[in-house]
Amino acid sequence: MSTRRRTLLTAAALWLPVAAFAAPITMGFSQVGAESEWRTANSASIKAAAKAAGITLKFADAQQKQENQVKALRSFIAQKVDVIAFSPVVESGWDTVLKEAKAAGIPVILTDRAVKVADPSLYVTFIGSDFVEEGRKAARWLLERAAKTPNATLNIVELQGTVGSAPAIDRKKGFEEVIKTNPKLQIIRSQSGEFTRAKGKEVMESFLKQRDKKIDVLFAHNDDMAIGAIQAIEEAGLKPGQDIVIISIDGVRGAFEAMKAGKLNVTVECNPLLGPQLMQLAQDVVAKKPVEKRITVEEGVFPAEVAAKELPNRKY
Ligand code: GZL
Repeated sequence: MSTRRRTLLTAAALWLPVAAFAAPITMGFSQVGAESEWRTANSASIKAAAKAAGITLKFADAQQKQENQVKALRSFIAQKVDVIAFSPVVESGWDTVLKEAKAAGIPVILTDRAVKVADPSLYVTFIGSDFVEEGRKAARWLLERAAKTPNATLNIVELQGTVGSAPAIDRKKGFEEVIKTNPKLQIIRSQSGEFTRAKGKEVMESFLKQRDKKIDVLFAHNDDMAIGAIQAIEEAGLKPGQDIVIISIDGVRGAFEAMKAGKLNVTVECNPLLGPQLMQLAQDVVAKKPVEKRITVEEGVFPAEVAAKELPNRKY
């Protein structure tokens, strides 16, 4: 064997054990809360993926409060984690704490929801969904259905997500951008149901009590609020999915079960299973590899007609 080959083999043999003992990454993760089936699946995906990747995960549940997320990020900075990842409950109010992370030399990854900051260098990358497109998909499904009754005016009520959150702002934006092409489709009432079943039911009850205009369609920014609204519609003696057409977003198991029961008409998928991609991204960011500034995931639309067939395939 040549001297050169022997030297190379020796070097590789020496390097391997060192690589095997590279210190594991510590990630500080601040989660919005546990407000919906989507969020539960998202948290499970993140925890499982961290474990599989050998990443030490410090996980903090903010119970949908921004001040708890800011506290968690400051705690991660004090603990000198290698990387911070978080799903910001609302878009604004992050500049100060993100500047503190930058000053501490800790890279920040946004996952699921985005932020509005003056300096985009305050975070390395965003991985999540295109919420505007999700809103457009919901409206396109309604346009196609409305085309079957071209002269009918359709009164729409809207259950918005958390006020100030990226999904609520962008889903509304995408939905309105498309329905404005058909003046027969009008949003007559719109209010936040905070992405929860309980609040979604409560707000839908208030919509149903206002009898000045007939409600033809409900657009809910997530399945949990739609499922809460379904209960309110039934308690009002109406048939959800028939008397009131219901469109929602997320694609959680509960939505497929509601569609199978004929109570929900369509759900637009919003993929919560971001864990594996997030952990790979974290390792690349810590290794200072170049990464895209915005990484979005592919998502489908599931009308009730396919619910029974699709349900066994659902992973969340
Ligand atoms: C969307 C996510 C939203 C879901 C809701 O990516 O932020 O928050 O649509 C969840 O179910 O509460």
